[in-house]
Formats: sequence, structure tokens, C-alpha cells
Amino acid sequence: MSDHQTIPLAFEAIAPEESRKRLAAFATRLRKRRTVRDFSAEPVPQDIIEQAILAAGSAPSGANQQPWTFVAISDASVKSRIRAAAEEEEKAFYAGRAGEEWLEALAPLGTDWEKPFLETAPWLIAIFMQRWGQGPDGKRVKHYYALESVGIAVGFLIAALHEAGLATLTHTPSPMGFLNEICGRPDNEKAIVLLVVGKPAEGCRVPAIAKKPLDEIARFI
Ligand code: IYR
Repeated sequence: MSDHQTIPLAFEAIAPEESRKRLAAFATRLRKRRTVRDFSAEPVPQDIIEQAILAAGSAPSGANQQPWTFVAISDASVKSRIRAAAEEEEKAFYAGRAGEEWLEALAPLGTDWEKPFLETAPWLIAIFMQRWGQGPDGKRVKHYYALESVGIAVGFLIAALHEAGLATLTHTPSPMGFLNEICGRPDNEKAIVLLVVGKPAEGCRVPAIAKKPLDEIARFI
């Protein structure tokens, strides 16, 4: 039998009526979130980013290995380097690497190779997946479900930032190898997403696209 140690669960019992009330507030706010590509340069204090990363770091992960590193960047010269490297990849992507079908799928979003928001927005958060860890003896430690775990943590991060009144863009220039070099991350880490964070620009507009209704995304058995 397992001889693992335990602590009492900190659990708050909630009656259905209260659950509905809380969900009405939370789900309604979350459904108002939109991906933003037009950012204000207004600064966001670092402690807000720190709290959001702590929320993300509370996500469940395979074997609780927490296989993630969040690199938060506000330095203007580093943001410029990231923009230059990302736009180089995006130019190749939009000039043909993507292929016709992918570009057609992206058409409703109105995106192109230019990424000024990488310099305008006050924060970029590069999220790295640790493909393997390092034991105390320097030996490789296998990580389980690392990509799924990072995906869940990024979801927590986006929700936390939205709750804090900040807009986000999940940006994925491909490939993102340049982020290891710019952020000084080791070879066992792979950039999964570059999150752009800040306030939306005044008069910001977003694509007229909608989320699917419940009966298209859920089945109850
Ligand atoms: N990385 C490119 C293309 C892009 C791809 C997908 I899938 C999107 O949902 C949005 C954009 C870009 O950022 O423009």
C-alpha cells in the first residue's frame, strides 16, 4: 500500500443556488473574453503579473511535476528582439509556408505577418514546457503529460489575467526556437505559447466571430 502523506482538504461546500449564482457571474465574465491584437502601451504593474502566474502555477499537472517555466518580459529591447524574430517567421508563414488551406482558415481573423503588439503591449509571457526535469543528481527525470499540463496552466493564466481586467493574445509564431535563445532557457524546455498581455487599445475592434452553443460542444449521457 501507498504510505504517502496527506493533509486535510480545504473545501468549501456550496449549495446549488449559490453555485448557480457564482457560475452566472464567473461564466458570464469568462465568455466576454476576446483575443485582442490591438494593445495599449499603458504599463501593468509587475505584482499583477506575478499573482496571475501563481494562479497558473496552481494548475494540476502530471505527477504534480509542474513542468512549466513562465518568462515574463517587460524590457523594451527584449520585446523588440522578440518582435523581429517572430516577424521573420511570420513573413515566411504568410508568404507560403502555411499553405492555402491554413490561410483560408485564418481569413476571418484578419491576421498578417506584422506583429506591432509584441512591442506595444506592456508584457509578453513566454510559457515553456520542460520536456524532462533534472534530479538532484543531475540525472534526467521523465515528465508525464507535460504538454497537457502546460495547456491547463496556460488556461488558468488566461482566465486569471482576464479576471484582472487584462486582455491576452495567445501568439504562436512557428517555429518558436528563437525564444529559448532570447529568454536564456535550456534545451530541455520548449516554448509552447507567447502570451501578449495588457490593456486593449482605445477603440479596439475584434473579429466578428462567435463561440459554439452548448448543444454543439456537449453531450450528456
Ligand atoms: N502564427 C500566425 C498565424 C496564426 C495561426 C493560428 I492556428 C491562429 O489562430 C492565428 C494566427 C499569426 O500569429 O499570425
